[in-house]
Amino acid sequence: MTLDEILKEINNSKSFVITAHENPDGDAIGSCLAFATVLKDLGKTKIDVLFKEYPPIFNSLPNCDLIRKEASLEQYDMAIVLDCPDLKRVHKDYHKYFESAKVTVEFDHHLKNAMFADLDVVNPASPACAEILVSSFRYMNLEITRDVATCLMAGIITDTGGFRFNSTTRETFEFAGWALSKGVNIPKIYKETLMTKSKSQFEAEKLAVDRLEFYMDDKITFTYMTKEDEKALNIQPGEFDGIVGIGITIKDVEVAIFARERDDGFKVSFRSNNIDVADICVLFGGGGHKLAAGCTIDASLEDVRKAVIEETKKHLENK
Ligand SMILES: [Mn+2]
Repeated sequence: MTLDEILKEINNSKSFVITAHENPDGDAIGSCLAFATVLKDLGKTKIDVLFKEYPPIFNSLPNCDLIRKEASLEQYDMAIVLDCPDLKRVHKDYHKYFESAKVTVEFDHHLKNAMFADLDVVNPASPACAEILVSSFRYMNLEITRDVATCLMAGIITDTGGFRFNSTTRETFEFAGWALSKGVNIPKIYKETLMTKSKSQFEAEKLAVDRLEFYMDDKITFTYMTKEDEKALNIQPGEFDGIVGIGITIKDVEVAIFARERDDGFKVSFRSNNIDVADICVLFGGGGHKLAAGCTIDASLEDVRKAVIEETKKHLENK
């Protein structure tokens, strides 16, 4: 089995480089730090977790001092990529370490995975990469200490939206219960990763709420953010993430849309309660999942608004 191979390679390796998709979220960072902690506990001394930047809310996770921007070796024995469906989504500066490593390993839960490593462990049914690591570590007899469980829990809590999404499984709750008994502070992780925002993020959300427009008998919401707003409010990377979800929490809203101005046009994000919004985004050259998708449209705000509202109306009428 692949996991037996991976364990053998871990035992034979001395140096490890670990990373995940660019602009890492809680699952990416939690999975990487969990893996790094397990390796450290095995007595491995050369472990680099590589990220160019990541949200500072994860700075309280165990062993986050292993995260660095640049590699400290030219070549590693093992390269591990987590929570990432394709090497293309890893920061381009890090590809060379993956290509030169003696063995490459990936663990992932995305639907369309390119199976790009020597040893791939992929399960799209899992709500988080961190949850795949739970069963994998157990299979490989690698101890899940309180620190490891804390990192894994951060990944699971963020990728399940705090146990809210349909992807949440019985195993998710069983692991949460087990982690609690190991002394993992779940309320603290929950509060720090999901319930805390910076003032600039709050200001951004306030503006977006203030601007929320309703269409088609309140079935569609639309809001936006310009580059000027972004500058004026000093909004940081990752601080837009919650905005698109605001409209969808309103009763009877079917589709929520958020358009954010960037250098290459407006990045338009969609959330849906039922209809397939990836279908809509494909028409504009984008894509995604049925209930969460996005596209980029290079046009004025007025034209973007008109185009996406009209297309969404059509899809809702034909459903
Ligand atoms: Mn994930």
